[in-house]
Amino acid sequence: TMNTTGAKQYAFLGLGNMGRALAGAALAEGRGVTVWNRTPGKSAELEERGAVAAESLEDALRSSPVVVACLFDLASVEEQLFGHADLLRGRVLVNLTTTNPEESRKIGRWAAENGVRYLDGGIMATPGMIGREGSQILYSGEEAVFEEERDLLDLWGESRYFGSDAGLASLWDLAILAGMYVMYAGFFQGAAMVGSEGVKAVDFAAIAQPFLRSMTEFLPVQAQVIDSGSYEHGGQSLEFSDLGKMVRAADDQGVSPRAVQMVQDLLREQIDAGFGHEDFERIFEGFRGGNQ
Ligand code: FVH
Repeated sequence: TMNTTGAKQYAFLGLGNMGRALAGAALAEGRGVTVWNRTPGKSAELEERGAVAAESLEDALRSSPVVVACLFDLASVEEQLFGHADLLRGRVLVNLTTTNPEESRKIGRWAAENGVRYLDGGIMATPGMIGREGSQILYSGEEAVFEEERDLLDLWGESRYFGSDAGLASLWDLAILAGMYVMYAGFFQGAAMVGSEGVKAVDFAAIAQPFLRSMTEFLPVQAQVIDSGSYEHGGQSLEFSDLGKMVRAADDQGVSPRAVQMVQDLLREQIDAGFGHEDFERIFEGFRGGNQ
């Protein structure tokens, strides 16, 4: 559906920091945009740029064949949309609200039962990154929707499709964030260790960042070891990697070693099972729950 200027028409639900960035990127490319937010008063800047603020959620849903939701969580999606199946029937719903895989599948099932064409998305970007280099958005759900709406999706970042199971984008999203949060926790423990000697965290970051950044270069190499199914490639061994020194150093500074202790526990588990001579990457097996 086009509006009177011939531009494609979209409805954006949720004008938090991320919702405003998504709608803003569509406006910047001359798309027709109707916006709605539960609490009024968040659309002024978008309206100045040409968006139409819907009087009600129902009006927003009626305005466009493609509805983009960026609310807070599953409960907010259920609260706002599950009662409006009739209005959404036959329309596309692109849901970029963060949910876990089971929650995404729940929305996917509801959509399928009600004739709503559903695409679930996981945003690997901050609002300021939307439409810029480095922004990736992960999708799963109806593949035809992903293909048909690429001209919208690609405005926000690099679009990647993972399959028809609506939970897959969320699984990938949360798997990537697992790496981010554990790295941050290790960095914070390090900051506390030198902080116990009066060092400011910003000074620690200035020296730690170049090293940590270059360490991420090894992720594909480690992934190859994991995929090979063998941990005898002559890389850094589990015994060599023992983090006892790091745990002791934190303890001696009066700092909790728990970020590093988690890795040490994974290492010890493999060493105790007799794999000390094998590559460090073997701790991957600890996440699968096995030592074989
Ligand atoms: N911001 C980020 O960096 C991350 C990046 C990765 C993806 N997340 C997810 O995006 C969703 C929205 O995040 P946000 O940054 O826009 O969040 P807020 O600025 O806090 O805005 C929240 C909006 O959600 C609306 N909302 C909350 N509860 C309800 C509800 N029950 N019914 C309708 N809308 C609801 C809220 O409305 P209001 O409080 O102004 O009325 C905001 O529009 C989120 O899933 C992140 O995990 C962002």
